[in-house]
Amino acid sequence: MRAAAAVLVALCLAQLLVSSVHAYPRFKSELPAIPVVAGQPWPGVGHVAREGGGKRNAFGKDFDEAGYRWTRELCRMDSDGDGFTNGQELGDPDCTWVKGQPQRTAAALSHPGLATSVPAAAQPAAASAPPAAATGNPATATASGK
Ligand SMILES: [Ca+2]
Repeated sequence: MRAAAAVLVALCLAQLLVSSVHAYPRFKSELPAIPVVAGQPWPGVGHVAREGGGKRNAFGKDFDEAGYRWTRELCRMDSDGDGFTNGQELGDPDCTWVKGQPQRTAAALSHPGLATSVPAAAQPAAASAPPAAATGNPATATASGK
């Protein structure tokens, strides 16, 4: 009886291990590309850790909300807030990639959940001029006819 329980526990642990190991490879096929950061692939796209597992990044949370699918909405989002859409970062700027098509391998790929990673071909517009601030002090002191 005790041996049967031990086998059952071992099987459950093995199943947990297998399911966690296979979690992200399944999701990889749902995305147009695997990002490259500092010249190395980042297979755990939705996670803070390069190899996946553990804490998720902003893209991982958005991917979750999209049902773990590459939707047009997810493609057009800028999950990490770096000024580039998730599609631009994963080589699908027009949001036309669908599951089953070959994954994009352009050198311009970057990480959609890491704001410090931007497409190499499109440097961030760091010098973008902020909108002209309204001073709120209109010098329109018109003489009121008194
Ligand atoms: Ca982005």
